[in-house]
Amino acid sequence: MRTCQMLYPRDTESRRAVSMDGMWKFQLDEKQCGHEEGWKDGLPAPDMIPVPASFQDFYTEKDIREYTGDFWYETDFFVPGEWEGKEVAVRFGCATHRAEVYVNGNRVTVHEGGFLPFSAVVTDIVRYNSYNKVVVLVNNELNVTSIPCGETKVLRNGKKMSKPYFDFYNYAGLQRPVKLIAYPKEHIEDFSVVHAFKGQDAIVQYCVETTGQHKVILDVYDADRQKVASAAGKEGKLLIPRVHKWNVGDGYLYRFVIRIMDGENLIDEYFEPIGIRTVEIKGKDILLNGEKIYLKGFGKHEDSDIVGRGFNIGVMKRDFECMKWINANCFRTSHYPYSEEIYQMADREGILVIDEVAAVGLFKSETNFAEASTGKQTAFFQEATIPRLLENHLQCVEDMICRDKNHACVIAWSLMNEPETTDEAAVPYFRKVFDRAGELDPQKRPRTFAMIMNSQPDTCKCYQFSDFLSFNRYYGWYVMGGYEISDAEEAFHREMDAWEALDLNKPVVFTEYGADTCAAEHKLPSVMWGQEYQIEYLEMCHRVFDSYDFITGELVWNFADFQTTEGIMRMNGNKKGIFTRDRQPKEAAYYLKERWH
Ligand code: BDP
Repeated sequence: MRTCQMLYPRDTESRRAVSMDGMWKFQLDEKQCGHEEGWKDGLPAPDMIPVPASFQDFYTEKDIREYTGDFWYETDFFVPGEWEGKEVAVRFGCATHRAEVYVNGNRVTVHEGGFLPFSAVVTDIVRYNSYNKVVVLVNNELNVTSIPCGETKVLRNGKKMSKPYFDFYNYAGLQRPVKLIAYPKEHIEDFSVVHAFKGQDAIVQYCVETTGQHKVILDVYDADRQKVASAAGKEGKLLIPRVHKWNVGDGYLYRFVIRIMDGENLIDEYFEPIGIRTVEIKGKDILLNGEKIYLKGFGKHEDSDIVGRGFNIGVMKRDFECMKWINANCFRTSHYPYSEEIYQMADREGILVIDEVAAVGLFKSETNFAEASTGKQTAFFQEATIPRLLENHLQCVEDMICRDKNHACVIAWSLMNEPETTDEAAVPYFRKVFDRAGELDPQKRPRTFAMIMNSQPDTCKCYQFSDFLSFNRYYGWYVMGGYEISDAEEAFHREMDAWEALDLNKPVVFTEYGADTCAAEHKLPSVMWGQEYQIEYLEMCHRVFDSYDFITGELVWNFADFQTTEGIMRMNGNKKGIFTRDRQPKEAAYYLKERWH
């Protein structure tokens, strides 16, 4: 019954979705006694914190900010009497990284993976027309069998801390909206659409899954609310005459309305705004609606002041305004699937998304960004823990594709970020992940993974799995930075020449390139970390990109400065943003705006 939880909660004639966001009770389980002392029935000494948000940055005590282990949330919610006879669930946008949910003291669900939704069905557990209690045990420990990968270290004073194998702060908690939902027992579980064009018309192949046998009907309305197509049956084809195609900067959405009918009576209704477009790879090109596109934009993070990785509707709006201002047309959801609301916005704005699963840190190193160019090998895929990791990874791929498959904005799946690819042991792992993604996506979008610097033409054993290659490259930053930049440019060319010589006949997208830049530093002539150097660095990369016809995209690392673990390589976070963490432009933003015009 997993699929139903993936449909975004909506109010319709037959469904209700009530926000549970607000101040929740919150308590760290420092002594690991929550289970024993029955916290599932109510927290003994809670603080109050906002949901959705990461818990870390509210607090002034370092022991709380760095807290690693179990922590608990609690709130009360009212279930209307009219809902009796329906299915009732509490749906979490995410719980990072794993959760156990208790309602009125009963354990109703457990979930692993911190960046995808799940729900706890509570139909037979709640009291109707009265208040009920939900308690959630969340755990933020990193390990090597779940994604993202990392370690949990125990300090000599007994406290635990997170040691990520990735370069972003290990924010955690109930970071996305929580909703109380009610829907009919016989309901729409899932649906999918696949688009094709014939002359000026669109042909949309659809498939609806329901839990019963009653008749399904589907109506499509245009943006002026005129009905433009109808069909009956769980599977079929819709013809949309003179279709308005979804495109970059033109996020035209039709409303698909699905109903289950018992004669004249409505059993269930669900709707979704859907953009109609095609995506395919042809030789060295990525085609949108049959036309070549060049990707311009960023790798991003869900990251902002105070709420951390918490979904923030204001920050989302500002991010899209900045992306439009700078003439970007694409971003990658590095390094995990983002909040559902962000894909809805990308659909409306006509911005392309490379949707990435949280498989980051598949390279045993706390500073892989620094070690990637050293040729270091960690035999990651030879570990005994790999089968368990693969299981979790596949589950997350399944959930991500199930959740996001109908979004027009999603043009590709990124199935890993910077895994270790230099070892034959990686090959069967990759094959399973790529095959599964291919089977699951009804639209058969391109699949890729972001390749670390030491995944070179002569060392990488896995690039053949990608439909287009995605390179993360830091020539001129981690290697040959500053006055050595002319050597960096040559080395960059040498690598690209070697890829060209392989004659893969596939597109290449740069999914990362960037230079740390302090918003307050200026220096003439340029110096690394200064504003001028970021521009020189970008100009050098662009000279390289512009000299190869197989390069079909440039996504700068990063859209904005973001929080990481502290250390000598990071000054209160990663400063490769083109915008600051509060979303103001650095000098390079004006240069990119020109180039991307
Ligand atoms: C790459 C990672 C990314 C880092 C970036 C960097 O994919 O998460 O933040 O480099 O070093 O290794 O800035």
